[in-house]
Amino acid sequence: MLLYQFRMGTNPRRVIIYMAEKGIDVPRYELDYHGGEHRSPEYLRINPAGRAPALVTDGGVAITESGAIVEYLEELHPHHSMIGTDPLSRAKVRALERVGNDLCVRCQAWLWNLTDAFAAKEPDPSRPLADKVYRYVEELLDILEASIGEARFLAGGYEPTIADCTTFAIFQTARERFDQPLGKTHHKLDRWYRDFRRRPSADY
Ligand SMILES: N[C@@H](CCC(=O)N[C@@H](CS)C(=O)NCC(=O)O)C(=O)O
Repeated sequence: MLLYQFRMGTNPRRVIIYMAEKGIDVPRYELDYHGGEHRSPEYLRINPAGRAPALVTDGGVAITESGAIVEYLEELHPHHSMIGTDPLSRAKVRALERVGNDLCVRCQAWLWNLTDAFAAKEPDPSRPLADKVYRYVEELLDILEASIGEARFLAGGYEPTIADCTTFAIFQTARERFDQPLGKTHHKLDRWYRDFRRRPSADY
């Protein structure tokens, strides 16, 4: 297997953090973002979206989309499930993971407009647009804040799930790469983030 990644990218990090929590690893290939390797004909044959991550199996099949890669690896390694152990717990984890995924997507649009770090994606960042999009970001933070309560992890329980990996990755991008106080006024989420940040899986 080979995982095509950007080491710092939010979506690749969902997979990287998941693997670290799961105690598994696969060989990695670091794409040259600034050199545009993810837009090269060779890589577009692997992932026509020109995005990372992509996982190429030993049989040469490419799996794209970070959520699908995580679920594929989880099916290969079903011990110590990180999706849940029965239909109801899986439904809860998947629901929260999808909120975390939506948070990634909305935060991307927010960050593209907030900073000039994504000139290739958004050559004309707009602060008013960023502020407008942030309202849609907050809506999801409110959902996660209401859901976590006093629990240690997003789906409750004593172990992290894929919902934590997905959501943590975008929090970390916003806070550490772009110095944005994402979720700082959501006190339960803030506590969750600071606790998760101490886990070895969270280190860049
Ligand atoms: N929905 C995709 C999103 C992948 C994605 O947007 N990856 C970013 C890195 S975090 C990327 O490749 N960006 C390069 C670009 O869009 O040019 C997934 O979850 O895998």
